Amino acid sequence: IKVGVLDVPFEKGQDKSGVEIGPKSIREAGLIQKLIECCGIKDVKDYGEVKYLNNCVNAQVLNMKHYDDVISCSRELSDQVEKVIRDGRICLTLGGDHSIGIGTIHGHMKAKTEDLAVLWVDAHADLNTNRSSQSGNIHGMPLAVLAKELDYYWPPLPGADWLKCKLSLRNLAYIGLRSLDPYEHVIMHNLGIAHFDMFDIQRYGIDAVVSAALDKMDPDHNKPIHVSFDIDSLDPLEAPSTGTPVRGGLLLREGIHIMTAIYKTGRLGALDLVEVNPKIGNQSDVDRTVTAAMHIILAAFGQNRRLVKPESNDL
Ligand code: DIR
Ligand code: MN
Ligand code: MN
Ligand code: MN
Repeated sequence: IKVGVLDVPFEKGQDKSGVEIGPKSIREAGLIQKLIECCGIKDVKDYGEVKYLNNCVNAQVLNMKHYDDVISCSRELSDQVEKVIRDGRICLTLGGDHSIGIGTIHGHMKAKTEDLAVLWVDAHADLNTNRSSQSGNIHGMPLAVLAKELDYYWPPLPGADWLKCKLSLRNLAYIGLRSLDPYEHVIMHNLGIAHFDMFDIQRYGIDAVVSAALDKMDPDHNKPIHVSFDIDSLDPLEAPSTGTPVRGGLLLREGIHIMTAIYKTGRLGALDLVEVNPKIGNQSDVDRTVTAAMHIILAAFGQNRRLVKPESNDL
């Protein structure tokens, strides 16, 4: 496999400073070298940072903070992700806050097909519209922006005419949820979106949960897969340096298992790793969070952690 790495030092989808240096901290922990050494990937191309001009739109939208920046950055990011994937690479995007999911998923759809399977691993559903959001932070809205079925709930979004591809919520599955806003609950259950919360993981185990998620979002097992991994899906004991931690989350071991299962499908098209905030917590917190992110990424690209003979296929 071939990989392309993109950094998006973007923080304006939420309120806390620091998430914009997430990509740098993950790279400084040796990302590219580890992809080569631990995953045996021979071709890793560095596409550098996504830079944008805030020139897309000169308008505000009610209860969407930094709307103009988010839209401008998303447009540029969408084009960059499309390019990486058209180069025949799996696109690894380092965030940044989760509003960047708008651009990465849109770019993936442009390069391949609107009929993508999206696995959203998160403590939160990120399914608010500007009317349901209690924070006005756009990192809590990316899936509502992208969703075909929620088009009707949005006011006109200025400067977003380029956002043409839309995601069908039937192609979406969540793992790790434990903090939803009231209207997100309503949308989730009214539209029947596939979701596996911490209770499901405890009851059925992570292996059964990933299989069920894959079946739900991609019943024929033939779609390209987009994984958007919010580091706050992990328990704060595993990943404390993040803006909106919620206790009682995934073990790193479970996060790794999810990504290994995705790798084994052979259909991973793009991975986002978002919401690592190195300005939160002490040095040991930051190191723990960054190394957790690293393990998640390496698992997605095939790092073998099992004690089996190297030639065995049983990953
Ligand atoms: C909350 C928090 N649902 C919001 N969302 C977060 O602001 O809409 N997503 N933190 O990752
Ligand atoms: Mn999120
Ligand atoms: Mn989250
Ligand atoms: Mn439920």
